[in-house]
Amino acid sequence: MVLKLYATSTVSSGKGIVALVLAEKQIPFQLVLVDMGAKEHKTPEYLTKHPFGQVPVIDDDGFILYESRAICRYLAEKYADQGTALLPKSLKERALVEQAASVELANFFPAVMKILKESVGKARRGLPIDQALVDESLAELSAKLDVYEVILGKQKYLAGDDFTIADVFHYAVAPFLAEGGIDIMTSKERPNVARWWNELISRPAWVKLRAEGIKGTIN
Ligand SMILES: N[C@@H](CCC(=O)N[C@@H](CS)C(=O)NCC(=O)O)C(=O)O
Repeated sequence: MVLKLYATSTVSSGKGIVALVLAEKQIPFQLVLVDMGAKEHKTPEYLTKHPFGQVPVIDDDGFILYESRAICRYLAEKYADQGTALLPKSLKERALVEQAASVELANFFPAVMKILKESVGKARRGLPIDQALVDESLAELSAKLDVYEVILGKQKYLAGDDFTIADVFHYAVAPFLAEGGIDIMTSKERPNVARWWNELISRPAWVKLRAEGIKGTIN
């Protein structure tokens, strides 16, 4: 049975990274659109798939999995020999991927979310923005990116010289900084971070996804 992805067609957050892995690994899938406006993600039927009532979820021949990073790991592992290799094979290289993935979840993601909530998020809802809080959050992310600059000065990607799921996880929220006019990811102050990020957002699979939205390959 074809893999089903329960999501909306918007390339953002968790569904964005799952869609990117599906594209990079050329995995056929059916998109099951979840109408979040109609609260379809909170129905008793949907909650049997995702008890927290969120997207994305996958159904792989009856195997239900939620949490986007877990889904990405599962797909990268299951389709290891197909499309872009997103996970190295040796134990130590894997450990380095997990190290970079933990840094993303513990350090990078919360810092980006803080900025987005106070700037882009509030602007969208027409609420007053606390600029001091935005500046404080930007300083917090800058400190993390200073460390990324050192790491990326020694290697091409966050877990070594190959693109891995640890890099993929950064697409969940960071692209929205530039959309909100915040160019911190490509700042001249951190040439290695800028080189890495420009390369990531230019990957053909990502460019196509952003242009077309999430589309199943099988109806
Ligand atoms: N940690 C989850 C977050 C998923 C998430 O925040 N999904 C949003 C849409 S982008 C959602 O379903 N929000 C509805 C809700 O939380 O009620 C993941 O990475 O899969």
